Amino acid sequence: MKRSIKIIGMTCQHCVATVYKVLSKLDGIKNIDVDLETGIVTFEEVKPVDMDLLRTRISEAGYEVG
Ligand SMILES: [Cu+2]
Repeated sequence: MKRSIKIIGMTCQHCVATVYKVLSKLDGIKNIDVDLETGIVTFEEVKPVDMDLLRTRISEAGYEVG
């Protein structure tokens, strides 16, 4: 299943790479696409993703899930 989330706080390609890395380490997420302009991140949810953990990891990295 395709899923989209909004990440707040990305300002450059370094941020994009960081967010990509954080998400790629989480279980159940494949084919991540991060759009810097909009902050929209789309990914394939291949098995149920722990969204609380996702939020925690993103905020630990210095960003926010909108
Ligand atoms: Cu940046």
